[in-house]
Amino acid sequence: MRKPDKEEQILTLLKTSRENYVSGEYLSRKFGISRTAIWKHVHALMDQGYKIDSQANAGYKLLVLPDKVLAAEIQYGLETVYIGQELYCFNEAGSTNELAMKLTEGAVSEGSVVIAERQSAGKGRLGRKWSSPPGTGLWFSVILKPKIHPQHSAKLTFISGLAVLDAIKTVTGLKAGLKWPNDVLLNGKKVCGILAEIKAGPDVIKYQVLGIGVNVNLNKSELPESLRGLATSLSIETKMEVPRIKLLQEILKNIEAGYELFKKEGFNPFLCRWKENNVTLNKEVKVSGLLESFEGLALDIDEDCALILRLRSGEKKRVLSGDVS
Ligand code: BT5
Repeated sequence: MRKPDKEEQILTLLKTSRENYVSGEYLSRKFGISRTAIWKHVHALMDQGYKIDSQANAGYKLLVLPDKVLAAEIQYGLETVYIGQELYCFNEAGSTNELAMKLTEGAVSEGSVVIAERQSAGKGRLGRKWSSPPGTGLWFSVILKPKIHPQHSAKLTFISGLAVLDAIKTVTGLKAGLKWPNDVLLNGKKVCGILAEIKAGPDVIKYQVLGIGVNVNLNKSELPESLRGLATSLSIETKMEVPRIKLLQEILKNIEAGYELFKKEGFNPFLCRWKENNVTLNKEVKVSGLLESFEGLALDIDEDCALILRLRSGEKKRVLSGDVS
């Protein structure tokens, strides 16, 4: 677990006494550094976006927290044992999935999270682009080491989808839906996409990176024009600013709880819940794959996360990947 530095310790102390001023002298005694050093740390915090009032005879008082994906904010009140306890935060990244995959080349701990304020090359499946403007979304990747066969990797995408759906409900009260195979929708529009990538041997996954993009406080103009009819954000749906860090903490907590349950009890409880919350089944759909497309009634999703279609010919077809429309 990351050890908080002096700056973060000062911040934590200011957070625990939000109602009162804390004197420079007290801070200086508590941390065994000069009042000038305290002043410098406080200014460094202000540079990061913390609004701190400073009064010559009273000391410092924390007024406003920045809405930024800073390690100190994410880990303050984070209720997980290992997911998000190791954090790699960036103001800008190409793609957090790319960075996370790179980290798996070294000795990275399970549960590490890479997060960026904006991505310049955010990606979806099959090399598609994921729009990730600054300051308004959650663009992050979780690194896991599930000891499962590579063909079961989609199960963790389903578990993450449920984690996002539950977090959205907790933080905003909104009921989202899950669209096969990797989308979370609100009112029929995409609010979150999940991109799972693996590093695996023939029989077992070594690392799985779960890349999650959630449109939190994007307004319509921040979505690419071509997506405005298809995508939405939590703030568009609630007409309110949504606390990004709180949402992230909930998602990480839910992923950890889900992953632990999956290891103990297997996939069945998740498959049932996923189906209860899905928006794909019992509809006439077109599934476009890389090489083929199929049209038919979406009948079921099996234990390998495959979509079962009844084609117009009456034949049943099992589809493992593709885009549903
Ligand atoms: C996905 O792919 O939905 C997976 C998206 C994963 C993004 C996260 S962000 C953190 C991590 N780092 C990365 O680089 N990626 C992950 P797919 O099902 O292929 O959907 C991609 C399609 O979604 C695009 O072709 C657009 O049509 C649409 N799209 C792009 N940006 C969007 C956005 N912000 N909101 C909703 N839809 C979007």
